[in-house]
Amino acid sequence: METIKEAIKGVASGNTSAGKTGMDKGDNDKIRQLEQYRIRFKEGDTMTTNQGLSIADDKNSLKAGIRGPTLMEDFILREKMQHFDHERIPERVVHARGSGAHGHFQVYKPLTHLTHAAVFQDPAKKTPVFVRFSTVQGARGSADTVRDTRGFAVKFYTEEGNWDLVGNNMPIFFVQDTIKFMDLIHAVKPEQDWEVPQASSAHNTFWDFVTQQTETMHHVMWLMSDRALPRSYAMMQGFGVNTFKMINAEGVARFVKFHWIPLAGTNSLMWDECQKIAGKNPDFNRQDLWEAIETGNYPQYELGIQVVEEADEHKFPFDLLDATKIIPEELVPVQRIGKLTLDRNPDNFFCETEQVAFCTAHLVPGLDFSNDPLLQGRIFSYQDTQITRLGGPNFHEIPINQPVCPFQINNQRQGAHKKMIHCGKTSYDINAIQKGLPREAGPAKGFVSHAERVDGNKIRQRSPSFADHFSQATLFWKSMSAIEQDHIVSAFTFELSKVTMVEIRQRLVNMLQNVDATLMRRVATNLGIDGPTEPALPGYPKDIYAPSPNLSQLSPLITPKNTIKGRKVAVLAADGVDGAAVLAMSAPLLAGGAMPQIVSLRMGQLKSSTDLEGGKALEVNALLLGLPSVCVDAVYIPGGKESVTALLKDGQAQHYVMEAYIHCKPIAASAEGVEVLSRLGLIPKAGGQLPLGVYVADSATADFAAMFISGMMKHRFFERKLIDTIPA
Ligand code: HDE
Repeated sequence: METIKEAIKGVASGNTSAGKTGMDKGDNDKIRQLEQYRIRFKEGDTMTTNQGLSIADDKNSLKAGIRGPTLMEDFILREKMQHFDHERIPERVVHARGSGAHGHFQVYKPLTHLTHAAVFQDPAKKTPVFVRFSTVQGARGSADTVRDTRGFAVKFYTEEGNWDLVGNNMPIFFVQDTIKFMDLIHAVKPEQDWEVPQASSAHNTFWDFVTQQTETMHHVMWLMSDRALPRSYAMMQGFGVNTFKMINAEGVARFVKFHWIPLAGTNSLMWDECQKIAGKNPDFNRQDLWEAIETGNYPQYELGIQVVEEADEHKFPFDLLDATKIIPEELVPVQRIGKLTLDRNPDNFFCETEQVAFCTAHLVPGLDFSNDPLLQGRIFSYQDTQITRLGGPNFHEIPINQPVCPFQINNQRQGAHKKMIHCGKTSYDINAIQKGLPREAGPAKGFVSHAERVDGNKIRQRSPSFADHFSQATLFWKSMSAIEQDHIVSAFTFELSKVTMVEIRQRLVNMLQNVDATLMRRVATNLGIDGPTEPALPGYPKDIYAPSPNLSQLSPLITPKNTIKGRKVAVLAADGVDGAAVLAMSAPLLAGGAMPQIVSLRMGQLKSSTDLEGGKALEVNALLLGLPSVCVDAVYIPGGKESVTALLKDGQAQHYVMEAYIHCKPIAASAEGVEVLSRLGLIPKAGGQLPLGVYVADSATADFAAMFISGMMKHRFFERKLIDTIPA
């Protein structure tokens, strides 16, 4: 008997087959390399110690007498306990909470004119990658759906060595100079005396810092926008943030900015949902990524670049080296140059996702750094932090960090956890004893820094070209749709309401007047503040950019409304449901890459009011409380008198629908299911128009399913009227 649950590959029960098979065909050098380190138990295996000794009894420690004290001699107990005692390593100082996946990258066309990096030459070549997504502020066990910037770090295992593009889901950073990074992070992390709040920017120290370090304004605008609340790691953009360089074989260098554009669109949660999900399912984004890969709905992203000729370095109203600025796409278009596919989950979270070590200094020939003062500090910090986190300088030997090309062909020796055995007598260059080996590769093959001329006095100063802290914040605000602007105002209001020091709220209002008068006025009103207490900076708000449509995540270019891949749909049902309708709706949803889940009042199998073809059964995937409405993207209520009667008697079921409604989600009901919507007041009396994104029909026909699916492609119906007045 096939059940719906089986049809969706049992993701709810943690079946882990699909995502592991895709890449075992030997077409991914990294997966093949990792195979030698994998341990899989097979029938007949018996337990051993770490020294290979067979263990006879793992249930009882060695005692002096059956009720006597445990013996120090019990080395088997000691090994087990001591290993456990030392199982934790320090979490990352930032980006501690993360989720990883394997995949590959393919370039669309050779980029020979821009760079000689091998990863960008051959469209037939699949370069293995490991990607880690993360939040920034929270600890390892914090919730996924907090308001935060997200990390988007990609390790390319290229034939010329590892290249790490360590990016974020926002294209700019809070500060311009590395020396302010440590202050920023201390301010945003939980306050030092009482370690509160966890994973949140809504507190005194963060806003104290940002309202005094005004270069933060642009990033703060992004942080207060829906970009800080991604629905899924598969549905957020990524950016390299810093300006890098591409160098071609002729030695010509160009500035470049990197972008990742998700093919599933850039979609967000609502703040009310985020807060509820943080309690209901703190692993929301992690689970979503895992399930997408397990069900074969592989997350995909296009890599985009913005290229600026060296000669044009100074032609913009901002400095290319200032990481608090974007290059608006209207000034330099984004060229899409390749595709990233994530198609395999890790086998072991600790070994892969936790131990992976990203570093901006992991670069390949054909790429180089710019003099961005933030990037310059990053080049040092990432390598350095791994030494504490991973316990020494040999972290490159950890399997997930090993390149797939020859590496460690050098004279570095020893250090904690050294694994590779370098043979021979010498460990220095130049040696004659070992025929001078290993020899340098020379400029034809080896990495050569671009020969940029640098000349200047030693000086601790910010370049005047970094002085404009507000005009791109204005650009961002202007480029938002009305609903996105509303969300930004609400976010500022929420965050500053959590700031207990009134003078900080006032400073924020003073600061916002340099961005936009309406924004400032709206936030001030919500905070009960009369207005600014000091004048705006001379010349601000500075409106020097045309609106940039792609900054709005509702833009069809970055969020084409043509897919439901990765969306979850709750099918609300109880005994007596019309099973045929459930199957009729589920089939096209599954075909589109969505996951229908039967959500009910109890677990087990449901009785169907209609005969199910092929003896299929309806197995419940989750309870109403187990998969609450905030954790799904859309709701379907099929017919079946008995089922609908049971739902209408249940307060949770009714709350489910109303909550989905206020979160602007598509809702469909067929046959008797429509009664649920009528009772909740969502169906207008005689002849009125249905609310946006609400679909009803007499039966679950293919046309009806198509209508619902096209609603799901829109993600949310923010234009829905009066949702603020509904108590759900
Ligand atoms: Fe990081 N950052 N960062 N950062 N960062 C780290 O390195 C740092 C910055 C980013 O999944 C740390 O291995 C400095 C910008 C990501 O493992 C640390 C500065 C961007 C990750 C560090 C920045 C990022 C990190 C902590 C300012 C977007 C997680 C653990 C000069 C382009 C990578 C670690 C992963 C992690 C330093 C600013 C992205 C301490 C000094 C800008 C995605 O080395």
